Amino acid sequence: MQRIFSGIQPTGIPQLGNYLGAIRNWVALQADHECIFCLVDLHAITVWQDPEALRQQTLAQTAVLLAAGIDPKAHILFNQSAVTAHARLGWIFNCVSRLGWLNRMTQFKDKAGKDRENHSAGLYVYPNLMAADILAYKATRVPVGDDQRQHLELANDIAQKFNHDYGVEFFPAIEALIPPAAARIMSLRDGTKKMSKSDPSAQSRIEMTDDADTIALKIRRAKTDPEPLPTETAGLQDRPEARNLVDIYAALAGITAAEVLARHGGEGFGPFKTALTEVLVQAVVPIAEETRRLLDAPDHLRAVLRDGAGRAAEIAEPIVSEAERLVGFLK
Ligand code: AQP
Repeated sequence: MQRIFSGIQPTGIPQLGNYLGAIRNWVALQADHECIFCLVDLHAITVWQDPEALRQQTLAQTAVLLAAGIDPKAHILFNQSAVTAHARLGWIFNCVSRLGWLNRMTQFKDKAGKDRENHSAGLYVYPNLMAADILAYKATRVPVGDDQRQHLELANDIAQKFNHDYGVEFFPAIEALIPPAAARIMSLRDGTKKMSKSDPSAQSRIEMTDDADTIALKIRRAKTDPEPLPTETAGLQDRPEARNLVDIYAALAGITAAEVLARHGGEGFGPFKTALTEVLVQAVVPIAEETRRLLDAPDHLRAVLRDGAGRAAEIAEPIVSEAERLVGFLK
């Protein structure tokens, strides 16, 4: 059985993009993989986090993941900082990875923008730690959204360079599992920006704890253009907001964008938004309600994470100890 590793940053409440691009696939992959799911709090602090908020968000994300169907007994769910192997291997990879490789990472450019000099060194070396997260378990498959494709290519470069530098076939190749539909959900306020849990505007995203009224309001206010929906997908070109709403509908209803347009093409956005709200409410509200129930029992959530960290460390410790021995650390 292949081993999966995947992570999510506890930087806020998971949003619809996290759900459609990652969490929903995690749930499905549990059927035929050995899965390790991680709340990557070391990654979260690459951008300032209020300490108390970070703790709360870690618990809230745990609740959302359990509510969405992650099974913490059959698989592993934990927070990254609780397993020291990540930071140890991350440091080794900082020394294997090349500045030229990191300079090409578009996510750093997007997140740092023009104010690059004022961002943390952690944000810059984030992809090295991500490689360590996966390879500390010698995981071979990583389900991610399309935005992470470049980071996984870098993780493979790091694994290959490590193997080459130390003359061993130690780390395996990693395969990205990118969902064909909903690989990239965009902001409801700007169809050219990805939906993000840390976007300053809560109106830009559907959160997985939103109730039906909030979802309806956010969709009603979602940016659109004045034209009706086209009848064919070619008509979505240069209409990023319309394309995004059609993609969201398609991903939730399990149909293609062309099928959505066969049903709704020619309609104005009013009726289409009503139909979209319906499918969203069906998908999100049961998860939101179960999340609220689980958040009433924070001790249970903490126990789930503690148990997961213990089992994760049992897998990672021998792998990372061996990597340390290979680089020459005295044991
Ligand atoms: N908009 C998106 N569409 C599809 N997939 C997405 N993912 C994130 N946003 C979208 C996928 O969710 C997983 C977890 O993401 P993350 O929390 O580790 O980091 P992120 O990609 O930076 O997510 P956010 O919401 O944008 O967080 P912030 O605001 O903190 O930066 C990943 O598999 C990602 O592909």
